[in-house]
Amino acid sequence: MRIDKNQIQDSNAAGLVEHADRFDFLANALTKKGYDVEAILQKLSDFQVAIPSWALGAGGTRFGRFGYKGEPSDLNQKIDDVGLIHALTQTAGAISLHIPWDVPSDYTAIKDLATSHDIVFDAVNSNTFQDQKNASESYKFGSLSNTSKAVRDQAIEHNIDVIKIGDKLGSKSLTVWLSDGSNFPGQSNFQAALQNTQDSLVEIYKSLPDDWKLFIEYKPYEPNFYSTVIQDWGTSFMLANACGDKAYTLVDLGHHLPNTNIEQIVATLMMKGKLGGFHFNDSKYGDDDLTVGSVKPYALFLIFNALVYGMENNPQNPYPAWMIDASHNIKDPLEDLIQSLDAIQEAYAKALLVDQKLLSEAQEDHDVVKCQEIIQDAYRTDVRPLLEKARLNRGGALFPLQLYRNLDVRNELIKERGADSVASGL
Ligand SMILES: [Mn+2]
Repeated sequence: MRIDKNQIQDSNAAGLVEHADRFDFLANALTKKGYDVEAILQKLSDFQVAIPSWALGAGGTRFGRFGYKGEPSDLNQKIDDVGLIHALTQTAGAISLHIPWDVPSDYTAIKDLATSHDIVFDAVNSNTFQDQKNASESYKFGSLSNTSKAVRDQAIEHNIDVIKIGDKLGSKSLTVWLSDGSNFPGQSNFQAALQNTQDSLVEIYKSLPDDWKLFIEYKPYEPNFYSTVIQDWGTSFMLANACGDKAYTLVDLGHHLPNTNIEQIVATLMMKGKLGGFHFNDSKYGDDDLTVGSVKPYALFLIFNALVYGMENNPQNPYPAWMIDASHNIKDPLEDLIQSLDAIQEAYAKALLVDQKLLSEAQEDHDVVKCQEIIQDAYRTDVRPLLEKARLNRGGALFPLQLYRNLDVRNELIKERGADSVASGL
């Protein structure tokens, strides 16, 4: 199923007058305060977030998985799903593949399909957290950190294969997330595991094309519960430095212990020019992978405030790669992604409204109350008319979720793919 521009335009027509009233009211107020509304709209339109191939099917828990009907069963259908989301929201112009789940059989056909949806290939992700069919070595006790050289070599080789696959698709980055670690005290030698991981990453880095980036994720626990080899941003930062200029830290919102000050981590990494990528999701307790903005929207806004500051003040940091890394098992995955994209855009728009000059002056004056007022004035602004306008400017839907339901997209997909269609991956 495809949604064409005419369907979107027709559905938008009914809401245009009311939208214009709300947009004009907000735009006038912002203009009077000195904001450049056109520049803000342009930034919102340019902000594109990659969708990972594994978020398009129903997620599972360790207790079970409840499938969602009409899931994409192959790479073509996964790209089609991202195409649907992108047509509606105009903010999901990229897909992030996971190898070996998404190895294309016909590269030209896959690239043509993505182009037809106006989608590019973002970072490719390697997988050494589970054993693959016919593999000679097992990752049960780790991959890049393993005490066995044969296991490490297999994991290094896999990452190099992923780079080659990504290169053929036009990807420009490799994301490495390691599940390596230990479950019990004494199981692993921390120093040896870290040294092996560093040596393995340096080996992979040697195969990275000149115009590529290596993103290194960190996570404090799970699936290993006593220790993980790359437990925090500092360890990732250290490993990225050991690799070289093209290696960066990747921040995944769910990969922190509760109440960690993530905005401060963002600020530190951007100051050092080492924030390469960002994975959005939300959580209450751990790596819950809940819909972005569903639990802690204010925390998300504060993180965006640090990101906006960094993008404006840290030329040493490259423009970060944005991706949603969320999936679970009780929502229609496409509706969930539309909600996540909306929350990301909303937090970004509010962060763009923080008056950085005024804030800097209040900080210099140690006017703590005024600092908070400036931040919260931006947060309390209802920016939804700006998001609507940015979508309209690109030919997207005024109300993407509403149109998704009006067009009965899920039932159309079930008709096409069947009720039993299951997405590969997690
Ligand atoms: Mn992630």
